[in-house]
Amino acid sequence: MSLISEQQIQQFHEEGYFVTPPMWTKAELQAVSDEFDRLHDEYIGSVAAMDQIDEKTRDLAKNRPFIGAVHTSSDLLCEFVKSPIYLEACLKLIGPDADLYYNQAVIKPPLHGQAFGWHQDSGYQPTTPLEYITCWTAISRAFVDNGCIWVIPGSQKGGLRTHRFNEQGQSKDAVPDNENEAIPVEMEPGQVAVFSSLILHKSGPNTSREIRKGYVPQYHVPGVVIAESKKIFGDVYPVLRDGRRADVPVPEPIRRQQGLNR
Ligand SMILES: O=C(O)CCC(=O)C(=O)O
Repeated sequence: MSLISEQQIQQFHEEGYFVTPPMWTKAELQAVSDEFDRLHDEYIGSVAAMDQIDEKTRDLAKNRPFIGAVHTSSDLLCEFVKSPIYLEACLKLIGPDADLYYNQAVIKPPLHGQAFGWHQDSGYQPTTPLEYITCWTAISRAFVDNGCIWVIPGSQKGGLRTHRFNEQGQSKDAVPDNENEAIPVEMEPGQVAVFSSLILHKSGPNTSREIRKGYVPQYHVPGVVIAESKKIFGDVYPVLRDGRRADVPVPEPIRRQQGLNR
């Protein structure tokens, strides 16, 4: 049974994104949500244990954590990352062979969760080939006041923009020329926003009393390299081969850090 319609694929090519209905049961989402809590506690602990840690890093770990490569620190997420909706998005938008390129748990705590500036995912680390897909997944509800993502439909057509570190050095931002066309992508738990790595998007602060949890796996063709150095890059974790789910051993933990280098 197909989970993604022709119309959604068309929307992806025209507007750079589409949003699915909820794809998991309440119990499955609760298990992922609990796993996020465990990973976040562990992450705060590991940052606190680092030598010469500054206040800014401590604050980011608490209030704007991007916990990377979670498929290597959670058996549950290593399985979740090959959910049917992700594999179908890979098949229809990448091709019969696809790898997990990057994945992170992104949490915005109530009242304190910080915003994340306008950017294209490809702007962080241009690759060859350039474009890949991001499957932003709402584990909790995501709405304007708890910091949902915003997109500028059609902005993927403008190619790769210049990205610069923001003043605080916390994100690499681009300047959109049509911010007035931005729309919030409000989602119920279990919905997935599938978007191009070239679409301009951002997320707002969490000013509400409700936590916002997003799981953000990204998929690319196998053998993707950094555009400049030509070095192999990314999680390099096969998810699809010859149009079928790839089953390879769970990788060793590789890294867990703020998501600034993808
Ligand atoms: O979830 C967020 O707040 C922003 C995530 C994002 O834009 C990204 O990881 O590229």
